[in-house]
Amino acid sequence: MVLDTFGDSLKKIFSKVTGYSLVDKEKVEALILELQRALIQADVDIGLVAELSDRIKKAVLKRELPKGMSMKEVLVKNLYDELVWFLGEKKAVMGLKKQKILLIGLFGSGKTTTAGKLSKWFQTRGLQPGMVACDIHRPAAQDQLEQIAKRIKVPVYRDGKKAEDIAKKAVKKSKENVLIFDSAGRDALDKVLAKELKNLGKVIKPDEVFLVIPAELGQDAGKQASEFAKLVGITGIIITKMDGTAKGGAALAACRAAGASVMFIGTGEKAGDMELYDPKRFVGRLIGYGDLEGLMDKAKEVGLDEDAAKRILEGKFTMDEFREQLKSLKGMGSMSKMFDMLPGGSSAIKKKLPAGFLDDQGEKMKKWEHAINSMTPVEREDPDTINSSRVSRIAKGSGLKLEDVRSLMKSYKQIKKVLKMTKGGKSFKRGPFAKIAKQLGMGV
Ligand SMILES: Nc1nc2c(ncn2[C@@H]2O[C@H](COP(=O)(O)OP(=O)(O)OP(=O)(O)O)[C@@H](O)[C@H]2O)c(=O)[nH]1
Ligand SMILES: [Mg+2]
Repeated sequence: MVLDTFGDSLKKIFSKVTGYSLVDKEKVEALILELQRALIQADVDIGLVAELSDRIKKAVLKRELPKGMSMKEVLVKNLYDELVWFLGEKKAVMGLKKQKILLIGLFGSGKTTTAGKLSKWFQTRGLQPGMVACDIHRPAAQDQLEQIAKRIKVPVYRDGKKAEDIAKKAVKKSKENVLIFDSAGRDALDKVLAKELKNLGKVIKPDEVFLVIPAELGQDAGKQASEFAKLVGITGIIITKMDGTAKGGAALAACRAAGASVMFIGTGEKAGDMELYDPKRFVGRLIGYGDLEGLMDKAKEVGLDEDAAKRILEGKFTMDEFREQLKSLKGMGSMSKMFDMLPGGSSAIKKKLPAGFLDDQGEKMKKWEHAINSMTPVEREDPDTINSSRVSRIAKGSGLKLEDVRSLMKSYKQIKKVLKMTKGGKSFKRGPFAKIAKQLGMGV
C-alpha cells in the first residue's frame, strides 16, 4: 500500500512487542532505537525523531503503570498514541456546505488531478461541484481539467483571458454550491507567484485555500507549508501521491510540526483515490490493525450497503454476489487498496492470493463477469457443484478460454478463504492485541 517499506518496519516493531513476555527499560530503549532507524530511513527530520522518542520514553517509563495494564500494554498503547500525535493528531473536518476552494502549489504537485478528486468527493456526498480553470500559463492545462471533468460529469468554467477574469466570471455565472479553482504551478514560490495567488484570492474570496504537496517531498513538505502559509496564506494541506513513496509519513509529520493541518491524502491517479485525513486510521493501517471504518466509508461511496460489505469481508458470498462485488470493486479503486484497509495489512493477504490476482483488474473482471453470466442459477448459488465438464461448458457458453474460467474458480475460492480467515477483523478481536485495541478505542 502507501508507504509499504515504512509500514513494514512499523509492523515489525509492533509484532515484536507482542512477542515479548516481559517488557523492561532496556527493551523499551532498544525498541525506540529501532523506531528511530525506521523514521530516519523514511526521511523524517532528525529533530522530530528525537522529539517523538522523548515523548514515548516519558510516557512508557513513568513510575506508575495505569491500573490493570502491563508494561507491554502501556508500550503498545503509547507507541500507537504517540505515532498518531506525530502524524497529525486530529482528524480533518471538511464542511459539506456551499463554499469556494482554491488549490495552489508548485509544478506537478497534483493540483489539477486533485480538483477532480475533490469534485468527486463532494459529489458523492450530495453536493454539486463545479471547477474553474485558472491555469492560463500551461497551454494544455484547461483541456486537462475539462477531460477530468467530463469523466465525473462536472462543469468547467474557463471563460476569459486572465486568471482573475476567469475566476470572476465563474463566481458570477455558476450555480453549483462548491466551486473548486485550479491554479497555475511554478517551480518555486517566488514573489511573482505569491502576488498572482494573492490577486486571485482577492477576486475569489475563497473559504479554503489548500496547498497541494506531493508526498515524495518528505520532510521538505514542512518548509513548503510554512513558506506558503507566510506569503500567501493557506487553510490546509492536501498531500498527493502517497501511493508512490515511503516518504509520506515524513511529509505528514513535517506538516504537523509546521502547524499546518492535512485535510486530504491522495493515493492514486483516479478521481476516487483520495480520502479525508484521519491520523488514527492512517496509523491503524500502517501498523496492520486495519481500517474497517474506512472500508465501510468506501463501500458506501460506491453504493454498497453496510451489510453487503460485511458479508463480503467475512467471506460469505455466492457467485451472484461475487459478480456484483466485481462491479462495485471497480468503483472502489483496485481491490488491492481494499486489502490495505484490512487488519493484518495488505502484504499478508496479498501473499495468500493467486499470483497476479490483483494485476490488470479491469480486463480480468470483465471476463469473469461473462463466465458468471454463463453459469446456471444453481452453479452460482453453490459453486462447489462446478466440476470440470461444467467448467468447459461455461467456457464455451461465455466464449472464454478454459483457463479463464479456472482462474475465476480458483480466485473465488481463494478470496473466500482468505477473507474468512480475517473475518473482516473479527479474528483480530480475539487476537493478542484485542484488549489493547479496545482501550485504544480502535473500533475493530
Ligand atoms: N500516483 C499518483 N499520481 C498522482 C496523484 N496525484 C496526481 N498524480 C499525477 O501527478 C501528475 C501531475 O498531476 P497534475 O494534477 O497535473 O499536477 P498539477 O499540480 O496540476 O501540475 P501543473 O499544473 O503542471 O503545475 C499527473 O500525472 C497525475 O496523474 C496521486 O495521488 N498518486
Ligand atoms: Mg495543473
